[in-house]
Amino acid sequence: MKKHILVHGRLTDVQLAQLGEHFEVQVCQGATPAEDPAFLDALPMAHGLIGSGLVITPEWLDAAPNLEAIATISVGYDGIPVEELTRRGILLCNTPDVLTETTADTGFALILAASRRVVELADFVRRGDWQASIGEAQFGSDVYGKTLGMIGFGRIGAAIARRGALGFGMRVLYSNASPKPALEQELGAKRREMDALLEEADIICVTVPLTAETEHLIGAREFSLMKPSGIFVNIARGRVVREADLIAALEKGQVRAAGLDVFEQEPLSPESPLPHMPNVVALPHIGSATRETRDAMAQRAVDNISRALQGQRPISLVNEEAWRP
Ligand code: 8YV
Repeated sequence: MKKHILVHGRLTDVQLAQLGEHFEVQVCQGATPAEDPAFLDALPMAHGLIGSGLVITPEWLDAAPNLEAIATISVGYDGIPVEELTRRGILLCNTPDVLTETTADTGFALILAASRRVVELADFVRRGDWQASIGEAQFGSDVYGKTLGMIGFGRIGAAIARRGALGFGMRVLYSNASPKPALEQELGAKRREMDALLEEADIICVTVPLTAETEHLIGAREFSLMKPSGIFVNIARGRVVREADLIAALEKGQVRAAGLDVFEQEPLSPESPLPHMPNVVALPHIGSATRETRDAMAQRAVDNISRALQGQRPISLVNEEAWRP
């Protein structure tokens, strides 16, 4: 009998056919699994789950006693209780590497857009307000040659820093749990305590994963350390930042502008002032959202789950401890 895989997320027809060769595949018919009763009803027979933006609760796991592996179509897995999966012997796989460069492109787009006021001034032209040469009040700030402060220096952080150092002549500082000697060598990057980095950098970019340690890592105190001319970019997770404190810092001029791809609540609440603030560029969590990259992420998830359910080590395994060769 074929093993059963539940799919919530965008897979191509080819990828679905690839899974169908070895497994019974059931695709979620709702925007969330909660909207598809058939999907939830199938949990008891599921051996594998592929999902995008999944929030897995113990109730879900209790309802899925045959579950052997979860493949998330994302590099982040903050909505998934990893230790609980490990305790139950369920493998968790994610999609690192294939989205690194695209997400770094998004990060750099936000750095450029926030620094050079791209969205605000494009809106100005669109409104028909461009009647004379722009004045000093509309000048942006340089990116080229500035100091880039990376909070988090993993794959995506390094890819953004590489763009900054090699393409824009930037000096790179980073704060990270562990030192990164190879990147220091490659990019001339220097490690700093986070407070020192906040004081020294012109452009701060957050790329840490969301964990219990990084939740609300950056708030009023941290914003008060930044230069008033500073640019703040977040492409990690919204909950790394106290959003109300960021809004206050932007309003007070403690931070000049922000480029944000992620928010405490997604989709962004209609009450949020952020999209209406002229010094904010807000994107709808598009870090990895290109056709090529989303296809590659989905393919990685398909390969991960296929391998896991066939007794082979998945390509990107998060909880090594759960792996029983
Ligand atoms: C995901 C992301 O596509 O990979 C991540 O962690 O944030 C995005 O690339 C998004 O979470 C939807 O699954």
